[in-house]
Amino acid sequence: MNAPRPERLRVGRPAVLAFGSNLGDRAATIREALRLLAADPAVRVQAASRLFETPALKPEGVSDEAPPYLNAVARVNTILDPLALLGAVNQVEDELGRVREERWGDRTIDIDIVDFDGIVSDDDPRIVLPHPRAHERAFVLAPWLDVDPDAVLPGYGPVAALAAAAIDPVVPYDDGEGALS
Ligand code: A4P
Ligand code: MG
Repeated sequence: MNAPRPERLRVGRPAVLAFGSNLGDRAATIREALRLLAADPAVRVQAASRLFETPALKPEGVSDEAPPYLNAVARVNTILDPLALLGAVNQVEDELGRVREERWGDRTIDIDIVDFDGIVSDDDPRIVLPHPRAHERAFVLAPWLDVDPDAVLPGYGPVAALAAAAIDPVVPYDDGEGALS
């Protein structure tokens, strides 16, 4: 009897990733981030949202001075654990020229883990789950609804209700290149 192929037996876990970019060619950078993640054999990209244009949110509030963001969300399945997935997305950020200077500073790309298999944990500051600010950000919630209209944010409830309550403006954005995935 043939030995089973181990990779076929590995069962992944679902995660939700949020992408944000407000420097450079924002749409191309988010597309490239998705392409790099999809090329990782440990990550399967299952669905990606539309792009949304959103004003930059700074610690002091929405800023009209900072360049606006494009945001998107992807649903993935992965055999990595949460910290290893964070390592993988940080590597993609580095490859795409992410520079970390100030908190919530302008960036070519930010990739956050919004949800990982429903885990609720703030034991390790390197990976807080779900993402601690996702519940109040339309720029995360609206694209998340695109890839899962019935999504639930662990500890907070249905994403549709959270999106309806969020006040930051989000507008679908067409870069002329078709669907993200
Ligand atoms: N970290 C902890 N939990 C997580 C998680 N679930 N996913 C840690 C990702 N990272 C997590 O992140 C800072 C630290 O968070 C890391 O050490 C990581 O281990 P960072 O990416 O280096 O820096 P950051 O993104 O500037 O910090 P922060 O506080 O996570 O920012 P946010 O909350 O992600 O906000 N406005 C618009 N319109 N659109 C945006 O996408 N994004 C931000 C960043 C601000 N304003 C925005 C947008
Ligand atoms: Mg981040």
